[in-house]
Amino acid sequence: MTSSSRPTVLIVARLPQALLDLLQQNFTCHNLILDGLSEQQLAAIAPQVRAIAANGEAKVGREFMARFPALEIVSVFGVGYDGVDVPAARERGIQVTHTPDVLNDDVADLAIALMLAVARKVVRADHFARSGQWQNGPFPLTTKVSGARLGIVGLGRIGQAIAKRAAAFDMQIAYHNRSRKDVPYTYMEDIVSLAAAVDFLVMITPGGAGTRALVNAEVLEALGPQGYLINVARGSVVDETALITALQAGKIAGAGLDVFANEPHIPAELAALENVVLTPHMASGTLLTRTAMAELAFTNLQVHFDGKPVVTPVPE
Ligand code: NAP
Ligand code: 8YV
Repeated sequence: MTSSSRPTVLIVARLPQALLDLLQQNFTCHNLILDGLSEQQLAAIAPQVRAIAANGEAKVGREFMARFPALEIVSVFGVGYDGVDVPAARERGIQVTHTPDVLNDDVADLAIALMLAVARKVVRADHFARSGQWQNGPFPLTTKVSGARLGIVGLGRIGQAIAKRAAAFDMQIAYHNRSRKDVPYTYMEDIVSLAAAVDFLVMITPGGAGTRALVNAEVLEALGPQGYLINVARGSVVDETALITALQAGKIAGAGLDVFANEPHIPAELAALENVVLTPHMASGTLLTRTAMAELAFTNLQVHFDGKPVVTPVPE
């Protein structure tokens, strides 16, 4: 393909170098963030843009897509695509693709890591050991994870990978989805009942309007002072203000959070708490997995421009 016949791709998110390299080698690329494109520059290239490369957090709304009359495809680097207005894309016949499955292991691993870290106070124990406090006496006792009761909200690809790991910890597993699944775990019709029945509540649903603030003050009250919340889904699925209030008041025991309402901002009140473990939206962040995600996000664009069906379209 000559450079003039190469499709034009607009990059709208911070993407890993591996993906940027693949895009630059194969397409004419413009990077909204790294190139610092002005409105005028964006308007000048808009008629040529045939693809948008985004990530799981990027906002690709109706009005934004409307600026690109030749847009054919939005390729998301990430499984979650709640920032993309999929109905608006469908109305115009624009394909939307994402990167499911290749990240299941890593996200499930981090959910388990957060559960262990917050219940066994791993981060505080590390500080205790490094700072010499051990010389004044032993570290306080912590909470056992093996054999505890686990509730998973969103028993999909990643939720099932979490359940598989939790089963190896002899955990008693229950879940809530909108629909019951053919799995050997206990189904709960609503989140409040699930929260009341477990020691650890793990959120792993998609984000967006359908799951906004699924975890509210009532759910946290039901989880109770011995219960832990783990969120590896999206910040939007938890009412962050209600969570901070519950953590401050000891209404729940603690939280392990990889995602936040207004990333990369974390409220100071949350960061000041001792009963939380916070990670910077890095659940899929291993070299192997991010490379696989990059290859899949690229392949979806490549096959589309070769006139073939995309590999991983978002579901109907
Ligand atoms: P998936 O296979 O589509 O599973 C999502 C599950 O959520 C489904 O089982 C679905 O079941 C359930 N669900 C959807 N809406 C619900 C609702 N309102 N109430 C209760 N359950 C609901 O997706 P996945 O591949 O496991 O990924 C899940 C999400 O994890 C992604 O969309 C993304 O937001 C997040 N994620 C985060 C990271 C990170 O870095 N922290 C990395 C990867 C993914 P029903 O349809 O039966 O309700
Ligand atoms: C990514 C994610 O870190 O897949 C998702 O939905 O949230 C994460 O895997 C993210 O999309 C890349 O920035």
